[in-house]
Amino acid sequence: MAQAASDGLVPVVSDPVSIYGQQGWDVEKSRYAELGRKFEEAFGCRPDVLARSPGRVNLIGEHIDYEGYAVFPMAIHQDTVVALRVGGDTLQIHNTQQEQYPAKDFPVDPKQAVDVKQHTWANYFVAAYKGVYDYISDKGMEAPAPSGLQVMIDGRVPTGSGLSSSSALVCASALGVLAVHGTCGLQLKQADIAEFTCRCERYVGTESGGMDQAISIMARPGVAKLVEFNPVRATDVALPPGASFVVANSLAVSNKAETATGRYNLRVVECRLASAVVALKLGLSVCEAVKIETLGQLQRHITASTSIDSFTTCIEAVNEHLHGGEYSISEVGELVGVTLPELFSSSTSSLKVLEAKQAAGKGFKLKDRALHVYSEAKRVHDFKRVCESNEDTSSKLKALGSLMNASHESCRDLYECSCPELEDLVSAALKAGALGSRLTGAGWGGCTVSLVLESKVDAFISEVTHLFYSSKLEQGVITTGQLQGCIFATKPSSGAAVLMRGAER
Ligand code: NG1
Repeated sequence: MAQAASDGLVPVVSDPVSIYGQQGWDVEKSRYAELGRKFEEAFGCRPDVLARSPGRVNLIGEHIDYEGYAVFPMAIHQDTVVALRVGGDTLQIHNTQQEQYPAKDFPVDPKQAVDVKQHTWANYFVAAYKGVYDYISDKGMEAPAPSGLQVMIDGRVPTGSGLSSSSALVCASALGVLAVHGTCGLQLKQADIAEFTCRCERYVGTESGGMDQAISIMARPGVAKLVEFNPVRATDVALPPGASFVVANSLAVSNKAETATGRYNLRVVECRLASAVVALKLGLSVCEAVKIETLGQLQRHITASTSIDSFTTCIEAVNEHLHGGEYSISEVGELVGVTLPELFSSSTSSLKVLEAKQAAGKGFKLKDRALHVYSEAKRVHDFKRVCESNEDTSSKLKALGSLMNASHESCRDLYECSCPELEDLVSAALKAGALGSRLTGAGWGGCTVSLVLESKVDAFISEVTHLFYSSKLEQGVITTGQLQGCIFATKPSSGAAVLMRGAER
């Protein structure tokens, strides 16, 4: 490997085996060849560089990254590969699956706005492109003159499934743009890339946390990571031997960007309102309280301690200061002491959430959301503690499974981000012998992740197929050929990399 991830730099490789392993590359090779062929067909020549970034599965720690709390993801082997070359006068964004994702052209101006009203798959590339120029300017470096780019994208992370296909696309695109211009002599710091690609995704209209980009960039094969924020950093955590994680798709598609106002961004708003109301009840002035944007920031006002016990103190404060059920817009406005449009004046996506709530005459749930966040943040620390403990393997696996189950219940009951299909799938997984099973990613559809003994994976997959997928096969919702992409065991895989010219041959 020319440049190793252990240096904290994005690996730049000429031999893809160092990314995929020999066995993995034997499978991927034909896909890369096809990508190169399609590139040549579209643009008349071979690409100059390629960049790849994987999807991820989050083992525990849902909807807490944007509140500033640590999460526990690992990269999966499915990834997005972007092939690029400087050429033409526009950004020509093509996809190997052109029927589903038709080619788009954009101007080269990095200041262009991303058209969130006309959501298209290629917006993610533009978001990454803009982010690269922001990053270069923030670093005080000289930006390459904007020029036309010819781009062919091949994505293998299932979309709308909670495995973060969006971040795989954004991260691979950002690395590709940096690489094709030879930025920083390709000494690309993983932590920098993880930070700015998180901001990129906000151009597409989601108030994204930083988990997906961090793990997509910083993953290492064989280990899950505890990812912490502000600043973003990732620590290896070894999973107990004999533990296998099985990802299964509920087949309910949840497109985060399109549904953000009523789901993802709404939760971000509810958490901010909960933080402000508790802060005021604790005696902070209006001026101080409105500056608290996350439950993570609020924690420092509730307790000086950062031990695991401090989460219990936060939960007590939430129980004391917030009431259950909904807060109307006027009730929160009165409590906070400023109108909500004023409070959110700098965030277009939050203003949209307010407008939608106003139009529907509905309010916000603050107590349940805050209880989920603090209890989930505690579970992440408990999960890491169990992995690192000296307990025997079987007790560890049992404890990890219980934490995953508790996480799912909290997502379902307090954060309300599950759906009937996910519930059926989690029940099927537990019936089929999973030690723990939960929705993964943003929810409202997408995938579950189940902890299963390695020795029982095959039996588990066939039992879940019988309990959950057989009716879908009969109804023609999926074909037998699609089944193995719907349920699979996964091991922690490699993070993002730049592949030099010729790697696709
Ligand atoms: P998905 O929808 O699975 O990619 C989203 C966010 C994460 C995190 C999870 C919930 C983006 C790109 N990803 O993941 O940051 O908040 O939801 O834990 O917005």
